[in-house]
Amino acid sequence: MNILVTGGAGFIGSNFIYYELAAHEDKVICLDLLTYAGNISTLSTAMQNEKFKFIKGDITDRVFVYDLFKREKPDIVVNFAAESHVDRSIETPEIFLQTNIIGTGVLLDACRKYGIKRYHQVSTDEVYGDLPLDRPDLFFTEDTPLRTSSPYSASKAAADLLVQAYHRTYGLPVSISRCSNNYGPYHFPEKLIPLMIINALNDKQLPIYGTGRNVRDWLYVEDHCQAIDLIVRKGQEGEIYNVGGHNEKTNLQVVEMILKYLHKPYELIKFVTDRPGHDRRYAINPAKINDELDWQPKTRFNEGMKKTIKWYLAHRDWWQKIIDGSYKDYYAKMYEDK
Ligand code: NAD
Ligand code: TDX
Repeated sequence: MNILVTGGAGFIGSNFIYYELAAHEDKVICLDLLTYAGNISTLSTAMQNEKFKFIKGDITDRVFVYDLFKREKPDIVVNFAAESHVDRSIETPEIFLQTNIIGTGVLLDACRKYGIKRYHQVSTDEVYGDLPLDRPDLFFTEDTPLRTSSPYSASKAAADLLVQAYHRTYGLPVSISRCSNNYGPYHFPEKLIPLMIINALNDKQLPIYGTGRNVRDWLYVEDHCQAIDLIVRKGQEGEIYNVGGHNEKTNLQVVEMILKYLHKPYELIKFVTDRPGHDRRYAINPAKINDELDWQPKTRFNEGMKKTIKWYLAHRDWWQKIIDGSYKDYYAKMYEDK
C-alpha cells in the first residue's frame, strides 16, 4: 500500500513515519510545506529508506494536491498537516483557518476524486473545550459536545465536521482520532515540555502561564502513533476514537519534574500573564479504543519523560538550529512583555 502522510516533517507526523517504516512494508510518502514547524532534518534517516519519499507542498494548493494524488495513488491518507500552536492562533488566526480547514477540505476532495481506502484525520481533545478543575470525575468521551476555546481548536473542530460530512454525504471511508497532549522526540520548542527542558538547560526562566494549575493529559508520542496505526488499519469507518492514557498533570508538576531531573533550581520558574481563554483541564476517556482495538499506552509518564529529556540532551544540534533561527524573533514577541 501507499500511505500519504501530510505534515510528516512536524512532531507527531515524523514520529508516525518512523513508526510505519519500522512496523510495515508499505511505502510512505510525506507531503509537507516545511513551515516554521516543519524540519526536514528530522526526516534525514527516513530519507535513506527506499520505502520513503518526501514531497514539499501545500495541502491548500488544490492543483498541486490533485496532481500528487494522480501520480502517487495513495491508498491511505493520514492528515497531520496543521498549524498546531494555540498561542500562535491567538496572535494570527487566519492561517489556522486556511491550513486546518481549507487544507482538510482540499485533501477530502482529492480523496473523493481519486479514490482511497481510508482518510484519517488527526484531531485533538481540544475540540471538546475544557473541564472544571474541581470535577475529577468528568472525562471527554466521543459523544462530548464540541465546545472550542481558541481559534486553533475551533479550526480543528471545523475540520472534524467536514470529515464527518464527507463520510455521510459521499460515503468517503474516513476515521478521526482525538488525542490528548503528546510529548517526546522532535517536539518543537515552542510547546510546554521542550520549551521548559531547553530553557532549564540554558539556565533561562521557565514561563508558566497563570497559576500553573491547568491540567493536561500527557501521552508519549509513540503510543499515539500506535493508536493511529491501529485505527487506520482496523478501526471502523466513519468513527471517532479518543486517544489518551489517564495521565493528568498540572503544568507546575510537569515543570518541577523537569527541573528535578536536570538538577536545576526551582527559582528558574517565572509565573507570567495567563493565556487568554486558557483551557483549565483536558482528560480523555479512552474506553472505546481500549475495548474495540485493545489499545493502551505502553510508556509510563516517568519513563517517557526520562527518555524525552535524554533525547533533548543528546540532540542539542537539532534544537539549537531551531532556536538560532526565526524562532528567536517569535520568542521575543511572545515573552518580552510578560
Ligand atoms: P507540528 O506543528 O509539529 O507539525 C505540523 C506540520 O504540518 C509541520 O511539519 C508543518 O510544516 C506542516 N504543515 C503546516 N501547514 C502545512 C500545509 N499548508 N501544507 C503541508 N504541510 C503543512 O504539529 P504536531 O504537534 O506534530 O501536530 C500534528 C497534528 O496532530 C496536528 O493536526 C495537531 O492538531 C494534532 N495534535 C497534536 C497534539 C500535540 O500534543 N502536539 C495532540 C493532539 C493532536
Ligand atoms: O510557555 C508556556 N507556558 C505555559 O504555562 C507554554 C508554551 C505553555 N504553557 C501551558 C499552557 C498549557 O496549559 O502549558 C500547557 C501546554 O501548552 P502547549 O504546549 O502550548 O499545549 P496545549 O495548549 O495544551 O496544546 C497542545 O495539545 C493539544 C498542542 O499544542 C495542540 O496542538 C494539541 O492539539
